[in-house]
Amino acid sequence: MIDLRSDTVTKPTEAMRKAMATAEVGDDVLGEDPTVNQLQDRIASILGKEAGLFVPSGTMANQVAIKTHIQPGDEIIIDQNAHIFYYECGAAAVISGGQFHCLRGEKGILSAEIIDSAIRPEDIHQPPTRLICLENSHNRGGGSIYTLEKLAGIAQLAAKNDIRVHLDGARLFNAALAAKTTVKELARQTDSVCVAFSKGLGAPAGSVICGSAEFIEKAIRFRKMLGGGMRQVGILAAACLYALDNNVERLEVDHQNAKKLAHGLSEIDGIKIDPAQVVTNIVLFDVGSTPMDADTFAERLAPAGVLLIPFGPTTLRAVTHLDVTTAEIDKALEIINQFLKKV
Ligand code: TLP
Repeated sequence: MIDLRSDTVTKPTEAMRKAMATAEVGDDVLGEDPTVNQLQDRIASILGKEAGLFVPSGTMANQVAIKTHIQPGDEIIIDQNAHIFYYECGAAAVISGGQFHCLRGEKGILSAEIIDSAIRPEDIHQPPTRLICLENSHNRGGGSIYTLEKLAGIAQLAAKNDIRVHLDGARLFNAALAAKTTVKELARQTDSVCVAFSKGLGAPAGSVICGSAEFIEKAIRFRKMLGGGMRQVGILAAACLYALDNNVERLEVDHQNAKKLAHGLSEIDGIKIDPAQVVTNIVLFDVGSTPMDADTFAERLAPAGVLLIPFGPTTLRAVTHLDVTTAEIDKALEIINQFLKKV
């Protein structure tokens, strides 16, 4: 089975499991897990932030960050397809009392101009704009990325208006690679940033939120409130440290595989995709010219050996990751081609 549903499907390798099994641990709620502390310090330093906080998931990372930034009734500017808005069960409304002000980004990427036009004036009738949430790379945007200039423009605008910037960097290492910059430069443009280890980096679970020491101090309480205070969790942090050592540089392979997949798909009758739009490890394509909608396409293709996720009525998503080889990309293309010929 060639599983292209998500880069979340990767399984820890023997070497990663060994690192987990031999991890030094302690009670992390008491701040005593040496491996968690090492991970938090290391990723904070990689991102150029004062402190980091280990949390179980990307969703909790975003929600703890939002809770730390805003008060109930505050407004959050966000792209309408951002994970925080689209896929997190309305958590920001439930947990933080936040109100979203959704904007339409270009493949999810917002510009300083469009954000500027959405910032509320001082007016007792209107909710105060307190937070801008960005996503890089952008999942529903097809792995699209912010250039450093674009992010810097937004950071400047936010600072001028006393608004905080949170970056959902679940795939920040992919974004930096594609933007030919460093994660530190990208993170510099934000007040808080989170990175996930359970996506392209291949760990079984875990995200880290980074920000100022004061921000993280406050965030620890909200992590506890949400049930994210874990105990001997160095076992998971060890997998994340292993991923930092071994799985960052190889993301380039995933990007090349995504390009290869996109080019191959563009040559198959009935599939619409512009390979030039594929810059990281996410490939979106349209099957509107076939007799199937996206759900039927994914369901009927699966028994042939390729798994995809429907991402819209006629849109499917394929994600490359460390458990899919270049040879398997060729194989997947052949399977899809044969499948469509039969249809
Ligand atoms: N994304 C998952 C699904 O939830 C859609 C996927 O398969 O891509 N931010 C971004 C940008 C994400 O893509 C995801 C997961 C999250 C946050 C949430 O991470 P988890 O699943 O660890 O809560």
